[in-house]
Amino acid sequence: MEWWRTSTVYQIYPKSFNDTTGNGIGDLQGIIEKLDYLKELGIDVIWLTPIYASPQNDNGYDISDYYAIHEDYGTMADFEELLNETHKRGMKLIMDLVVNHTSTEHQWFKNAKLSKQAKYRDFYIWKEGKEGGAPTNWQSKFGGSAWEYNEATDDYYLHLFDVTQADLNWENEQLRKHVYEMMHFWFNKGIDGFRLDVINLISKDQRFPDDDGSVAPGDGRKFYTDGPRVHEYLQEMNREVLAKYDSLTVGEMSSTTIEDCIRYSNPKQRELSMTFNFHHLKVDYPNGEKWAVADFDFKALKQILSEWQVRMHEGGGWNALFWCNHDQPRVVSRYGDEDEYHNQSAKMLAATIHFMQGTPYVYQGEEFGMTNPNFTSIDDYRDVESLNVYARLKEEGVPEEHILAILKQKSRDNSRTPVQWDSSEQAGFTTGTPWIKVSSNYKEINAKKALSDPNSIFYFYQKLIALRKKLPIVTTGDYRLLVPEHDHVFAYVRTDGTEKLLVVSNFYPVNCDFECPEDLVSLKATQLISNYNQKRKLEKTFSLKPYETVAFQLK
Ligand code: TEU
Repeated sequence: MEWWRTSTVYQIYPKSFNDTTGNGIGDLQGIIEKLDYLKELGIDVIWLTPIYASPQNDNGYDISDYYAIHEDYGTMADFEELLNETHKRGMKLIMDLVVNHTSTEHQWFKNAKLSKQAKYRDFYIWKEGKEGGAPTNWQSKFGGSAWEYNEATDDYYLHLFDVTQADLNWENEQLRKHVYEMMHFWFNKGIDGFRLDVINLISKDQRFPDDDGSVAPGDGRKFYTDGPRVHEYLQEMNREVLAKYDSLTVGEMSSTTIEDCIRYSNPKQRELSMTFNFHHLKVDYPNGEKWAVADFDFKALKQILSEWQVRMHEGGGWNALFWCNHDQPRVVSRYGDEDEYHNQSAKMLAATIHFMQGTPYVYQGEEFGMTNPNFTSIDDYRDVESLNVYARLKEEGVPEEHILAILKQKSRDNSRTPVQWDSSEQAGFTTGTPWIKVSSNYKEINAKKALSDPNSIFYFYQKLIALRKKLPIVTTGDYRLLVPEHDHVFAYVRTDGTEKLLVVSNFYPVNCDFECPEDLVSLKATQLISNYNQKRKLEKTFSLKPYETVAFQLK
């Protein structure tokens, strides 16, 4: 079996991880300092979000040079040292591959915008305007039109994200060759794979039609999501690059389908190892609207996660399992509890996802329960998406207080505050002024405190990661959801031959009962883990405490 199926990945957002220079920005040396900590947690693979040269309009997802390290993070020598130190500890390292777009500061774009005859013009997507405006009504994911006018050529370039992130033209074979060459460069340095940023958006419908607004005005997604040639491109990338290395590749799939994710990740298709999808993180978007304050829909959450478990298994695909990343609010604030049940709910959420089939990803700080910072002023926010949405809602006349309530729940900055290492000033992240404020709860919630408490969230994650290695059923077993209609309990059973694994989680701050199916109660149950430090017996009517989670091995 491929090594990445039993691995656990740890995601590092370098800017907020650990600063060794005092400039308030995390750096590569800061990561090296913490490698032993990650090893202790049991991590197999580190995923670094972009560390390449970049003007940082989108914190590095706007790359100006794929072959250089962003100066705030260190040098190429620092990177090589990091890679070497990671490998020395028996861990692997994957990089972020951002090739749907480059920064408009990239030399290709700087050349492309000069004239219609420019050498790199066709590396980007240019279209004539229509009726004195943009070529189509598509909206950028960060707000406003997805097209920007360029005076020198009197036409528009496409940017699905920020105006400084110009979409690359994958129809151009030369562009694709340049991408593959760059991937070889990093593999030759010894990296172990890539996380591929919004890779399912690289193939656009070449007719470039207007969107009819059936989902949302100017939505446009259906014309570039899982687009016409995306599988062909990924197969080509696999032939040209990936097949030559033993690597982990995980595609970030925006608004995708299960059918497509099976194709992306079934080894027979020769595309990628696994996929991220986000459907389970949209259950607090009422009518699909992210920018609204809302509770999460628990039954939808169970249904979506379960459908992906069952159908990816049947189709031979492979899921990346995750609750948190640098674009999402902290899960303990979102689906758990920040206060009284902080410890229990963080553990419950961890157990619920780590016993599923797939490769789990832990996002920095999640392993000791970091929460949203609950910022109260727009001055605390840094993210381009949050600042744009603030400006738009302001213009629409939405009261300040309401906009701040939305950002407090939904902003991407919720996960981007500095990692809380200890209770010293700035949480031990920096000796200077951090680029974004440290969450005020760092004295109660920090890594040092977690390491000194055997009952901490950290050691619960450590145990889950170890159990996954010990019990093949976690990797191989099939999946069945129990009690789908239960208002509080998320329970499922994994089966592999005669062996079973039962996971029962209470998602609410209430006591409740779970009626265990007969065929399971009759088996011999061994408790694997519990977040209440209790030896539990599996009974027909199994009562759960607030946010309780228990897993049993059944034989
Ligand atoms: O994110 C892609 C993406 O579609 C999101 O998760 C995005 O943040 C969300 O839709 C906005 O509402 C990836 C990166 O993870 C993200 O940080 C980048 O900003 C984006 O691509 C552009 O490279």
